[in-house]
Amino acid sequence: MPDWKKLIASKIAVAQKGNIAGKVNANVRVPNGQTEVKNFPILDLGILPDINQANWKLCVYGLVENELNLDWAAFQALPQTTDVSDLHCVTRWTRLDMDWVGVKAQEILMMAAPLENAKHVTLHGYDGYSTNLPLEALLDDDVMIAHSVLGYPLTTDHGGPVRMIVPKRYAWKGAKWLKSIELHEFDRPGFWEVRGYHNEADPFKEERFSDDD
Ligand SMILES: Nc1nc2c(c(=O)[nH]1)N[C@H]1C(S)=C(S)[C@@H](COP(=O)(O)O)O[C@H]1N2
Ligand SMILES: [Mo]
Repeated sequence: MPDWKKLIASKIAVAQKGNIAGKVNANVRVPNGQTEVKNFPILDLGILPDINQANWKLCVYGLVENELNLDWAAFQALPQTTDVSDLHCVTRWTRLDMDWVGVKAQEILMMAAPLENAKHVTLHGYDGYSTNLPLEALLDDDVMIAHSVLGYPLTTDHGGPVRMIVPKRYAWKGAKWLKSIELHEFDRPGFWEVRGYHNEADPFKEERFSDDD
């Protein structure tokens, strides 16, 4: 059983030294089967939740020592960083160099203090959407709980006020209108994962659908 506190501390230590692994090979930034776009398409279930800075809250719950309920002011008071990453949608567009601004997921998970048996997370959106990831994937240095990109606060269309960004996975693994992060012991497939999308969703392995392996 991993000791999450230790693991988070070591990830943060690496982060402070800089990214030793480096970014993905600069020569292959657009994965196979993807086409680079210069615009910023909108992809979602078509349900625009009535959520804004005043009524937004982020709950972190489940297998944690400290359940968190952060409102906008509490979220803004956390250390803010920028991370530039590429966004790959399974519908085959890739937008390079997205400069997401927000709070690292590491930061918020460290505050919540995952229990020893916490191994998986579900991200919930205010539109009823959900997606699943291993807890460890959220501890990567580039995983952001983002409120701004391309110089502006996120529009409602793109998941504002706050969305998750998980650069090493297809974009569906990042919930827009982020409502909560639920930690559990066993994996629980999310909205698309129960509908045939791949559980891991690595764009460089073209893990699009669960029968692709
Ligand atoms: N809450 C929520 N998050 C979501 C979705 C959604 O339907 N609801 N769609 C996902 C998909 S499939 C993609 S490709 C990206 C698209 O983000 P964008 O609309 O900002 O380009 O959001 C992801 N996050
Ligand atoms: Mo997508």
